[in-house]
Amino acid sequence: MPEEIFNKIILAVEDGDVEACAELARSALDEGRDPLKIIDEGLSAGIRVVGEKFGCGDLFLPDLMMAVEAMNAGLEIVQPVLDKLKIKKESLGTVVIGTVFGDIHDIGKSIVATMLEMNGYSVIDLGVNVTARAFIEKIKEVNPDIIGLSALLATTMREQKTIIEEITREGLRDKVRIMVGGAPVSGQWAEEIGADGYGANAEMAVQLVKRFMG
Ligand code: B12
Repeated sequence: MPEEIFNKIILAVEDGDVEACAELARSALDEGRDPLKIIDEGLSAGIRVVGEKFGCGDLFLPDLMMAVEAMNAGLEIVQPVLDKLKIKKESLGTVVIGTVFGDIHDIGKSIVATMLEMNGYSVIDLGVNVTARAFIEKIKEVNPDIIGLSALLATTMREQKTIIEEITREGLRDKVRIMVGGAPVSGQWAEEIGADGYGANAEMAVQLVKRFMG
C-alpha cells in the first residue's frame, strides 16, 4: 500500500496537475523521503497508471501529454537533490544507454540512467531515436562495459535486434555486454536477439549491471 504522499503524487500526475506535482515533490523531499522512492513510487507510478488507462482508451493523448508534463515538473524538483547526492568516487563501470531509432519514449530510460548513476556507475545517455551507428561510434570512442537499449514500441523493439547485429558486424560484440528493456520487451525476446540480459524495471537494470560487472 503506497504511502499517502505517494498516492497524492500519483493522483497529481493522473490529473496532469503541474503545480500540484511540483509542490508535492517538494513536500515529500521536505518530509525527508528518499528521492528515488519519490520517483519510483510517486512520479513513475503515476505515469504507469496513466499508461494503463491510455491503453484501455479511458484517457486520450492530450491527457497523457499533460500527465508527462506534471511528472516532469516533479522530476525537476527531485533531480537536483539526486545530483547533489551523487558521490564522486571511482566509477564502478561505464554504461552507454539510449532509446532506439524510431522511438522517442525517454522516461523509463532516463529513470534507469539515474538509478545506475546513483549506484556508482558512469552513464552516458545518448537520448532518444538513437541509431545503431551512434551506438557503434560511442563504443569506439569510450569503450563502455555495457550498452543499454530501451524500446517502448512493438515496432521499435526490432531495432534492438538490428543494433545488436550491427555491433556484431562491426566486430565489437565481445567488447560489451548488452541489456535491453522497455514495456514490450521480455526475457524471451532478449534471448532471441542475443542480448546478455533483460531488465523489467530500473531496479532490475541495476541488479543486471551489478551481475555483469561481477
Ligand atoms: C508516456 C508515453 C508517451 C509519451 C512519451 C513522453 C516521453 N518523453 O517519453 C508520448 C505522448 C510522447 C508518447 C508518444 C507515443 N506513444 Co506512447 N506511451 C507512453 C506511456 C503512457 C508510458 C511510457 C512510460 O513512460 N512509462 C513509465 C516508465 C517509467 O516505464 P517504462 O518506459 O516501461 O520504463 C521502465 C521499464 O520498461 C524499464 N526500462 C525501460 N527502458 C529500459 C532500458 C533498459 C536497458 C533496461 C534494462 C530497462 C528499461 O525500466 C523503466 C523504469 O522502471 C506508454 C504506456 C505503457 N504502458 O508503457 C505509451 C505507449 C508506449 N505509447 C504507445 C504509442 C503507440 C505511442 C505513439 C506511437 C502514439 C502516437 N500515435 O503518436 C507515440 C510514439 C512516438 C515515437 N515515435 O516514439 C503505445 C505502444 C504500443 C506498442 N506496443 O507498440 C503504448 C504502450 C500505449 C498504448 N497502450 O497504446 N507516448
